[in-house]
Amino acid sequence: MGLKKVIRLIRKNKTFLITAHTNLEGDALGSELAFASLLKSIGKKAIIVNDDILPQGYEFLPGLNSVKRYKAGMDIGKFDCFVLLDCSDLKRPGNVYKLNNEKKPVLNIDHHISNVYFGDYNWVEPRASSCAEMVYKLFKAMRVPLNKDAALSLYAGILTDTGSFRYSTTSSFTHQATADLLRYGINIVEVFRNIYENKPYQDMLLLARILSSIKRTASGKIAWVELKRGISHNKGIAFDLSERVLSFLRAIKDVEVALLFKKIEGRVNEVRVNFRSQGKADVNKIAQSFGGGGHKTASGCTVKGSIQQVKAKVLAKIKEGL
Ligand SMILES: [Mn+2]
Repeated sequence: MGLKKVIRLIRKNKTFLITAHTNLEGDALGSELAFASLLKSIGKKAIIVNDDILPQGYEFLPGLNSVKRYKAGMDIGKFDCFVLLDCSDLKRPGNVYKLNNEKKPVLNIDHHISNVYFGDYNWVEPRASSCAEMVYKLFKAMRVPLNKDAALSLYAGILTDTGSFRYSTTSSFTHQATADLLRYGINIVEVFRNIYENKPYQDMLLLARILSSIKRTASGKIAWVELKRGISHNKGIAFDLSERVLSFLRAIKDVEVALLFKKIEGRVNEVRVNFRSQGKADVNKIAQSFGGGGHKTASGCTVKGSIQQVKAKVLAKIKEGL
């Protein structure tokens, strides 16, 4: 479905419930805040609800204090349209879908190749670097003027989902959009420092401990670490631990696939697996074979079993394709 239908849907409705995936990060938050800003600019109402806490490092994003956290039975009032950003399927936003008990039309805006087109309206662009890049496109297509706050949110989304403009989905359009956003007076040094630096010493020591446990197999083509319960979901850590660890793993010479195995807090016998590929291996397909998905070079899945069982199954699957 094209942008035109999305625009028509937005114009037709008045109040919007906006959400994104759990494990909130730059693209999820940046897209939500910018999308809400777009709606408000054209006289609409927008409520943002997520089923997760706000991650540290993003406190500088304007409008963050209006973002609500999901609670069972919460009253958010009436809305006409339910918008999901950066979600490949209906499991990604956690429990927020429960707020749509009146079955209002669902608008799915996403850039994951594994998107299952769960919405009544689906705008999916797997080639987009980020959901924020798509929201930027929406501003342009609707001729809604950008403002400094929206530009900052979009910039944060694009910056983080491109790995600071390093990943293969970073296109000429990505840079053009970013160049346009920079015209609104974004302090890029401060943004970078907030998101990637300025982290507590103790958190860096924890990262160092995790990195000292890297394992390799398949002649060094596969590298992974296991995160124990408690560490894996320690929301007190001031940066995206998975992202950080994986970026070190994939930086190792000869590594084609990097993985992270995490015990999931509060769930027995389930392991979360995150994949990164240097491009040869399609980790979206690998994750999909275990019921997950994502992008060709970055994906994830949740697998039943002990960490040892899951590790054996997943590593064997990757080796098949290498
Ligand atoms: Mn994204």
